[in-house]
Amino acid sequence: MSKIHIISNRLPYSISEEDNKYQLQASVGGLATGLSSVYKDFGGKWIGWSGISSESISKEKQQEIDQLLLAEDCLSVPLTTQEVDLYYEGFSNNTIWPLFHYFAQYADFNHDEWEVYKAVNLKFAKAALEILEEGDTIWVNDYQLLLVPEMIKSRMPNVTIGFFLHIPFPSYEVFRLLPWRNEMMEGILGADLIGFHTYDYERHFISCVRRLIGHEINLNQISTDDRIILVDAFPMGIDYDKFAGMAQELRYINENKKSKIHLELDKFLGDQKDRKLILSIDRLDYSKGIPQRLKGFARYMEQHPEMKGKVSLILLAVPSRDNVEHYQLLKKEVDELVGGINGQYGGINYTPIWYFYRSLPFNNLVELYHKSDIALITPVRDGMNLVAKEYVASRSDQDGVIILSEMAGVAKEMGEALIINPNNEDEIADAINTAINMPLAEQKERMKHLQTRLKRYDLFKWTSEFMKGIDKVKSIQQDFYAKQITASVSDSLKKIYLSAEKRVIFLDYDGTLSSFKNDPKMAYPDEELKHIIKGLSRDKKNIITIISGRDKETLQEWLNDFKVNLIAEHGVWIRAVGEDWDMPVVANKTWMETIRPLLETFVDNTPGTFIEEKNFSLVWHYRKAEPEHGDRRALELVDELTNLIGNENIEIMEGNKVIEVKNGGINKGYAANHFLLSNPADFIMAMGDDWTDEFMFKELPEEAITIKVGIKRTSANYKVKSVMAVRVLLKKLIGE
Ligand code: GDG
Repeated sequence: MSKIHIISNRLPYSISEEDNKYQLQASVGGLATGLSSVYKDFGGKWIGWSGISSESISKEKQQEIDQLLLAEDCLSVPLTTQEVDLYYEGFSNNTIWPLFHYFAQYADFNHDEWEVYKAVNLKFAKAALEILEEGDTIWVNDYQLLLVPEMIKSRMPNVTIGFFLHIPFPSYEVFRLLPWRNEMMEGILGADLIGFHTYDYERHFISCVRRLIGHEINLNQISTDDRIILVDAFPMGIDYDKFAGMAQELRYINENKKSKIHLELDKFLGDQKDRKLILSIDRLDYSKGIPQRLKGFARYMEQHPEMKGKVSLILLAVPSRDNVEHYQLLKKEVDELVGGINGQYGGINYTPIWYFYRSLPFNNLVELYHKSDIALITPVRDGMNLVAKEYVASRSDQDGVIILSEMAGVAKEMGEALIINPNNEDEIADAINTAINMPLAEQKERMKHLQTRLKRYDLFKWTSEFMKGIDKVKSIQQDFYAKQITASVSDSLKKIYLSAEKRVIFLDYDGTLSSFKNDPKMAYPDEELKHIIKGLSRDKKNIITIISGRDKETLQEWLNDFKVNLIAEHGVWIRAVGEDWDMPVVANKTWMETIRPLLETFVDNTPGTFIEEKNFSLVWHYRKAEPEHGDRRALELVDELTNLIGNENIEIMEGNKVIEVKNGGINKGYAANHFLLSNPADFIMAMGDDWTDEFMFKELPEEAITIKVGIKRTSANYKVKSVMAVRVLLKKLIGE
């Protein structure tokens, strides 16, 4: 059975030492819980760092720890203190983290850290390569390991790689700031399935692929030279039952079993049943918007003096990266804000903000969720934010209100929350007011929907959806490979070719016989192509036809010296060897006067584009336009053309970076069949690369051998990867 492995910066265990003996504690975080079920069920390993730097313990102790981890199917990647400093604290947390959270001004672009980031990523990849077997799957996690997918794929292409990013993927304008942006993209693109929390991050990623790498993209599928990669959104869920179960337990907990916090909360609420509790929980990180949140709370207190003594904010800030200057400054700012607000609005028996700067055990966390009337979750940027989901799961009475930042990934799934802009203090203050006054029935109505949804799409559903994504991309890839012309397929094609008496061969030109050039005029036949065409046309059994969208003048100029038939402008014109150009169907061009001005407008507002005027068609070329702009304009143009054309018999053809407008009913399929009427054959073959060739693939007789160049979906029977592969095949047919 092929295995599924996990790879992440940290292993799902922490290690402690007692009486000179090491012990493992399983991490309680969602990721550890969710992914442990995956690798254990599928006989895999979890590869990651143990959290102990390699030079801080002896070799023997390291071995002891490794043995303990191995018993849990975990493989530790040893890291030195310096590696942790430069790769983790440095490049991961001081470059990628701030940049991807739109704090570009905090991002360090340090070359040494980048070098170590690469070296450590390679260490992780090599650790994986030692255990990976052909056909296995590996799920790579998060921003510390962005280069690992390519490092594995390039060494072991037959392993399926999933990659999931737990933080936002920023827009191109931010991502482009990274000096090593292309290496980073290539790193991620080593994966077969790339997952994000939201569609927005997916969209940003695809836009970066388009602009930086230039791969062909169809919806959420990226076509590289040899693979299809799937990109999708998988919003991470929580272990819902664990939170709901604990909250339920807490409802009926015996007085003497209550935790200290629980008792304090009871005491606090005991004398004032109507006091409202607002909860704020996060790591103390600048992305979480804590100062803005406190200012919003202060604004509320200022606007509602009548609530003095009746509302408190519990601020749990979990220490994080506290050796980094930005975090130290943030801590200072939060301390000062809390002090100021408590000083200004507090009293002898009243503290507006209860501030905890520490982490709490799980049951305390749920107690806080369970006891608080309102959750105030206002990150300025957050990949997902699980706290919001955990609050929902812990509301066993189905009451409570969530105030949620629109900048958190989770906001996309929680329309029932009060959604605010975290930078707008007034909006936060208003939302607190709305939440405090929300009728119970409305709270329950909203909470009911949230709970139903989050229970259904929980942590385990998330992992299973991601695994389904892996299966899906595998089947897309298999479909692609199934049509590939392998050595044995090309051998049998050659046998059929040799045994035929009369062969008709249709060859598209651009993208099939010759590669695309930025300037279409430069795609004239090179020496190798001339040699192939000569070789094919020399054989008396062959009728070779070049079938192209190009105008007849160009085809004639380039191919006049060869014994080949020419079909130009997608079938408007046909020129048999030794004869004149003929038009099988009478085409008209009166429509051009209406269409041309529209195309001219698009040329004017889309730099790099131009119009080509053929005898019976008009073509808008956008290969040289800035890629995303060009693609967007192309969509707009098709839309406007469709409106303008109405019922006229005119067709819009979307080719490879071209939009062509031409007479309806005339296409390569029609032209090829028309040609076959006067040229019966026992071997028919057609090759082409774009969707204008699909007419041929669909309409030629069933026995025709149809070959698509490239990896897109096709109705052709076979696929070859590139122009080079076309030439190799044709050379094989002519015996070279
Ligand atoms: C990253 C992304 C994305 C917090 N305080 C305590 C405690 N916690 C637990 C919560 C929650 C987790 O920590 C925090 O998760 P978040 O999702 O809110 O945020 P990040 O740590 O920044 O996580 C984030 C996530 O990855 C998953 O992909 O959602 O956007 O930034 O589970 O319960 N747990 C305990 N005591 C505490 O005091 N026991």
